[in-house]
Amino acid sequence: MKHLIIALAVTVPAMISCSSSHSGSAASEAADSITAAQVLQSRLDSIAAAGKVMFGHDDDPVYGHSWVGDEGRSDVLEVAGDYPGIMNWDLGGIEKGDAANLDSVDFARMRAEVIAQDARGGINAFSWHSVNPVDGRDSWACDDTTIVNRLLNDPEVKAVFDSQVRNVARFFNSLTAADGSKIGVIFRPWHEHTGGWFWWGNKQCTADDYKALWAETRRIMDEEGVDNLLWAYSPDRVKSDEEYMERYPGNEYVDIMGADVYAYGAEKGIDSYRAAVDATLGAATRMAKANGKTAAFSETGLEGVTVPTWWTDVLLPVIKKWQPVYVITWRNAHDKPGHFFGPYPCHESADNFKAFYADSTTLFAKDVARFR
Ligand code: BMA
Repeated sequence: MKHLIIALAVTVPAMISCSSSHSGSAASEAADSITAAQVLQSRLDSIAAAGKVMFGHDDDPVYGHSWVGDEGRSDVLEVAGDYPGIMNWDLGGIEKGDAANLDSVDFARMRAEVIAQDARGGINAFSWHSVNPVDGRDSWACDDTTIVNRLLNDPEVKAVFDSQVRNVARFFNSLTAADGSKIGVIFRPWHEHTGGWFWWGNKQCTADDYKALWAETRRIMDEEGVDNLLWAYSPDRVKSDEEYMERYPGNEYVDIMGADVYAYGAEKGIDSYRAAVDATLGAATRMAKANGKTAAFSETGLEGVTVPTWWTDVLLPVIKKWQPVYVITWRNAHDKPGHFFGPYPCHESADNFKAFYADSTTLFAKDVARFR
């Protein structure tokens, strides 16, 4: 047990037990109408109220810096002794019915690991590097600036997009715990749209079309009965709160206001990283507060962790300053030696990561389990 945490009473279970003014059957109807998404939101609220920050890692238990496909492994676990509090998964490829995602993670294994992370008390989040519904090229094919408009207006493309989103919906609907209840998860579609490197970026579509893309995605998910998602909005670097909000789809579509900000250039890049985090995560935090939402540091990291004290000297101060409910670092690729953003055993930052783990602010899976 790393931290002594008194789990706060969460709002939703409190609603379930507030039965004195209801008949038994009305109370159980109220309990039935509480969705997995609402339960997850109340857990996030409790974590945020306690001033804690969940540590997260992409694809954590399915491969690491020097292994792939083993069961029961995780670079974070092997360094710190616990799994991350939150894991990110990428759905890229599921839209075309593939068995594995764009990084060769089998979706059946992904589902099993999501269920395992939920069972140990941790939380799961999803990004989606989708192919485009016009010609099926990947997320990074950016030369066609008509894609978003066409998926909204061209009947043929609209139909392809519709079936792609329904494939995603089916996966979310299949996330159930051993007792048959749905698992609440975070979905972060159309991310980093303030850059121009994805087909849904701000150089590739108008603000109105971007917002309509969110509405259309949500409409289809609702039609499929997906009710276990918290939706996260996650601009890449912005300079102002206005820029952060420029393409915000609206409070009815968003639960979590995120920020994706990476560090570049080892020690020399630290000051500019801090400034970018202050502007972007700062905007997320202010806008979340103003709109009654949850703030998160949805993606960050320094590729290769080339600053040995990165964890306690750079990342910890910014998360203590802004207190996002979670911070997610990107994957430790097994097939690209320099492409890793988390710790792994014997890396020069591993001891420093243990100190980051030991800090009372950071939450790993066993800590998060106590916020039920
Ligand atoms: C990028 C890189 C790619 C990967 C993609 C989707 O940031 O890590 O290698 O394919 O994310 O996970």
